[in-house]
Amino acid sequence: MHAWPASEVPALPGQGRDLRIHDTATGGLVTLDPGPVARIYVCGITPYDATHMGHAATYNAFDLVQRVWLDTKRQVHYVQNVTDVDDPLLERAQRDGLDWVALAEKETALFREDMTALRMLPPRHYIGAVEAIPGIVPLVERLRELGAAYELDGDVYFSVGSDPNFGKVSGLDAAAMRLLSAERGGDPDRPGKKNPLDPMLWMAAREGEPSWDGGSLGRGRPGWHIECVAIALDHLGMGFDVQGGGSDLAFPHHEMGASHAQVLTGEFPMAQAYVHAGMVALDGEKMSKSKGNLVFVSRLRRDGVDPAAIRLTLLAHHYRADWEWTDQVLQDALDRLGRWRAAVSRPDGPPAEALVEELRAALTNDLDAPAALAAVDRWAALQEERGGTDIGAPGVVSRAVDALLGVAL
Ligand code: 5CA
Ligand code: ZN
Repeated sequence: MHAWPASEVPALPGQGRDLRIHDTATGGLVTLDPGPVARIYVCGITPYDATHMGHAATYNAFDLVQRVWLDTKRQVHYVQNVTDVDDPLLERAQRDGLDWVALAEKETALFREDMTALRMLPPRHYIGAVEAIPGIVPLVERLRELGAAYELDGDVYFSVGSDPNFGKVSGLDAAAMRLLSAERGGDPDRPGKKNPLDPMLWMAAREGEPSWDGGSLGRGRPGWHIECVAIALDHLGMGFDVQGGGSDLAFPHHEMGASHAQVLTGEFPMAQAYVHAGMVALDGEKMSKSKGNLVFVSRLRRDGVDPAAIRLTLLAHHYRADWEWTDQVLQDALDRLGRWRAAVSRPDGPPAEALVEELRAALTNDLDAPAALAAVDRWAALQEERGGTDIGAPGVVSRAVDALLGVAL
């Protein structure tokens, strides 16, 4: 699948710094030490509805990770998937009388437009579940050979008991896992499973649903977790730097993915850090396609809201915080954007070098974007109150805000 166009990332004066970030698996901050090519996998959308502010907030967090790495002069190898076949997509297509392929293509195209408008850097590999099937089948076959998978009425399940490290990503106990499994696509109550938590690897073809040749597995379609494992291992290999997504993916999705990968390769961990963004809510409830309480990026754009202001709403919240979308949040971002643009519109201003360092310090400290915004606010206030004599300082600020925060002034 093709991704979307990359916006230019200006080079900045001085030296980038290494990223310290919260890792769900260890429950604390880790300083990442990527090689010259940093490797990151971020779970993509299930394209049955438009991109909402929750998705945008999560992708913003991982865009910042890339920007911090690029500032250290590293290359970034970024992979993202599109879950372009799964129950919720098929259900929505059925409900609305649409062709599921056309629905997925339409929403993926809109997602690309939204990401471009928000200046999110594109993945190097943007891979659909459907196109990954030829790589998924041999992995499921291998898990079966290893005794880590079993059949139930033609469906193939992964046995969580086969992974000695199962549970290390989320750190949850069995009762909590069972509840979340039922809420998030699992089927803990299906009779005949070895362990209620065991996730599906391959679903045998169902009447009226799409299916693909699965070799020795028979016709069917892939489970959700093995999709991301197959794509990540194919394009990044084991031990990559960051696996990312919203906090609702820690369990079961990232836990199960880590388990599949551990059993397949015998290596641990799949990712050096499991990084999870908080949930954005509207009217007190998590924004979700299934609940329908959504604020769409495309809707705001159509209403004429500057994408830079949309991005500033995201940056005003720490990525790990759960927060609530309100009209005031957007108004604050519009006001801030106005102040910043006025401040960089002059040829001279207060010195900018210290500000660039403050931005670096804030972002490398667990992506503290609110602290980064506060630093730019202080510079803009100084410019407004007293101005300054440094020729070119506003240009440096403008480039730093673009390079590190993805906001075009
Ligand atoms: N296709 C799978 C991942 S492989 C999936 O979860 N798709 S999704 O469309 O449901 O979500 C895409 C990303 O947005 C995930 O990382 C998810 O955690 C995140 N996300 C979904 N809702 C919210 C929300 N309300 N706030 C923050 N992030 C969210
Ligand atoms: Zn995923």
